[in-house]
Amino acid sequence: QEYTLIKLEVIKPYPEVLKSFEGKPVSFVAATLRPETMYGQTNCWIHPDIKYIAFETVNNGIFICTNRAARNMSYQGFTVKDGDFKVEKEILGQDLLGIALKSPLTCYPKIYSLPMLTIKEDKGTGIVTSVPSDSPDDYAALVDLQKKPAFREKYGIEDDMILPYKPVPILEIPEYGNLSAVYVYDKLKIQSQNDKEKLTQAKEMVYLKGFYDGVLLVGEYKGSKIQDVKKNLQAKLIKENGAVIYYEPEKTIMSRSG
Ligand code: ZZB
Repeated sequence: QEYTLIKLEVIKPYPEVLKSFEGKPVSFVAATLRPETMYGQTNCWIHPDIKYIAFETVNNGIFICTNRAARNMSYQGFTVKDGDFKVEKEILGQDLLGIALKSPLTCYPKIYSLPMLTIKEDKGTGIVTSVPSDSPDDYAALVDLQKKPAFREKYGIEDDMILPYKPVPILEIPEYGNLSAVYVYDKLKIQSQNDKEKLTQAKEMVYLKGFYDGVLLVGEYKGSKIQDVKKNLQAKLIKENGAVIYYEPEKTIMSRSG
């Protein structure tokens, strides 16, 4: 499975947990299948209870992700020696929250890392970039934070890390409009990020239709169908140094080889 790995760069001055990396770029890296939605990023998701690591790459400075993802990357030319990487630091997700990041293409110059409790540890990098306009999971998690001050307080998230960040209309999907995730969230009466069945259904609704009938509303491919420009946008992100390609081994192969 080929993913676009988005680099969300930590903005200086670095927070205390990352001070030891001063002088080097540090990026939270997020795997996505939807590079064309990067115009709509409003934040980054971290699971407070997952263990992340920092390791040094050859060309991209320090990466933050799960140990498992770092291991995969070490076989894809990200490190000096094939299959080898050094854990520079282990960091619990809760210590990576509320950090200011700069991410490619989004209209928000500064976005924050926020808690999401449904992140899977064994998928992608364990870090997710959030596009609440088009991803029902992201919209649900953002609404949870917006409407539950206690949830924000628990993780030390300040209001100005969330409240100014509205979903951005970036894709027009026939019938669903220009904020398709918001449309299906309301339509299915989704209550929270834990509403698993409805969120799976919501995702199915927007996924296919978005791919085949979605039209971009912003950027240099404005007016184009997504299926025609997805690859171009991936290439643009890579060329502008905002992303790299990352492969995830198929689960079946993983379990067969142990
Ligand atoms: C931006 C984005 C914009 C995403 C969108 C989706 C959508 P899939 O198809 O099930 O493989 N993701 C990545 N890693 C994780 C993880 N560890 N735990 C939970 N979610 C994760 O899902 C791939 C998508 O799942 C990725 O693409 C990422 O969110 C998320 F408009 O990145 B996406 C309708 C979905 N729309």
